Amino acid sequence: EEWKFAIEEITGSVQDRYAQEFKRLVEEKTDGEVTVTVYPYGTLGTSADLTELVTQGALQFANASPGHLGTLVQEIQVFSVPYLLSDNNEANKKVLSESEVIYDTLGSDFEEKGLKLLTMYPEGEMVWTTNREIRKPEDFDNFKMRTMVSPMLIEAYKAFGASPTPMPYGEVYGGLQLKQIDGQVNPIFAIEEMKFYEVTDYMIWAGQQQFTTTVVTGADFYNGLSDERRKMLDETVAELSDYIFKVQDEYNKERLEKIKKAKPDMKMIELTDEEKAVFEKAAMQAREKFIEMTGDSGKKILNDLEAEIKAAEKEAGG
Ligand code: 6CS
Repeated sequence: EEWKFAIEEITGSVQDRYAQEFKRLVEEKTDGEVTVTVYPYGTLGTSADLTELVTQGALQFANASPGHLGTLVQEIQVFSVPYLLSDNNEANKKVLSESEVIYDTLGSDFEEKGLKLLTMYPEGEMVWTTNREIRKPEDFDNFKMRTMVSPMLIEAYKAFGASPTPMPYGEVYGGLQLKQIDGQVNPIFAIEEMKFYEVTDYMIWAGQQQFTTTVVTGADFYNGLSDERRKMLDETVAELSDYIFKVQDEYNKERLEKIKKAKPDMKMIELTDEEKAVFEKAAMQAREKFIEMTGDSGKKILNDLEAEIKAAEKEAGG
């Protein structure tokens, strides 16, 4: 039996490491009865295409990041509300791997679309790479910021004062080069491997968002597995949570050094707490938009998730 797993990133990425380790474990645990084939980004289409292929059963697994999934599973966009997740990544890890809100409430939203939400994991803090210095919302005036395609991200960058420009991942480098966009936002490992730093001048840490992703499978596929196989799959996914958390941390640290070496004159700016607070205040407008878009059920998800994050922060020690 062959299981096909498509990722939204290129070979060598965080998602690739996850899929490769998933492959190794599944093949080992099934004594080779199941083989896993990994399809890197660019071989099968955009993120939205990959999700669609999973619902159709043409693919068994895919990464489906909330930043691209918003029109299909509206409520997952809670992860695109700025400043939602903690700046304590241990707390984020705990919430993303164990949350009742995610696996029960959001899980049933996925089921309605024919998807089984297997896991969520973080890929690192999202950093702005831009062609000008941004320290306050006014600096975003007339600034075309590329975002992923979820409506919530568009609201978030409007709230920050920018002109959001959604586009697929594969078009970002060219868009920056041709000056169709003035900046983009992604975790450091991606900025390095996609070479976005080559076509921008600044890297800016505003602390506004963690990149998160989900791994989905088809609900029919999942429910049709033998009990033994389903157990093996669930265990494999559970084992990978700690693994991928370490990998993303390592990749983001190492590749920042790579960028510094490759482009010593890249300007690196961390916003001060006061500057971050201004964006955090502006983000309240985006939060309201989320509630407007998703109604009472969305509001409950937002509040419950915030409570889980607070509890996890306390447990992680601040
Ligand atoms: O910006 C994007 O579109 C993409 N960024 C990452 C780090 N992974 C996948 C996603 O599609």
